[in-house]
Amino acid sequence: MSKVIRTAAVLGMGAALALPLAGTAQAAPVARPAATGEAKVQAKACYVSFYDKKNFGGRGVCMPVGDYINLRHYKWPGTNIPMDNKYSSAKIDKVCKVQLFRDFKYKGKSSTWKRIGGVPGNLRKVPDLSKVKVGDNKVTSMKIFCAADV
Ligand SMILES: [Ca+2]
Repeated sequence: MSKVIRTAAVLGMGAALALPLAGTAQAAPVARPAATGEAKVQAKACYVSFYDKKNFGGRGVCMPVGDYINLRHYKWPGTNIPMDNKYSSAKIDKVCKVQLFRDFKYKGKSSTWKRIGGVPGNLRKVPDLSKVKVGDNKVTSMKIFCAADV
């Protein structure tokens, strides 16, 4: 099994300039088949997280890559509480582009963080969403895209 993985890793090197990161499910920017034990490692990778309070306090959630047309349909982990109009702070890996919108369907006032890094692990910290255009307790839809250079 390990031999297969090694071969795949070598073949994957230099094959792409930027490899999209699939949500929270990819720890390293190298294309390779899933193997025993790998799922646990991947689950620890988090590229974009949001918090209910300023300065990363209160409830926290890691949100995978994707388009979220209405956060009313997403609940804080372990609760029945919708996430719309709740985000107050965020951490955004520099390999991600994140767009936050005040209204559903990607409308209303918005804030965007561009993708400015190629290697995962460097977070931009946004301790207070009231200081950006979208505002505190206002996010209702969003788009998250992350990609790592390989
Ligand atoms: Ca809040």
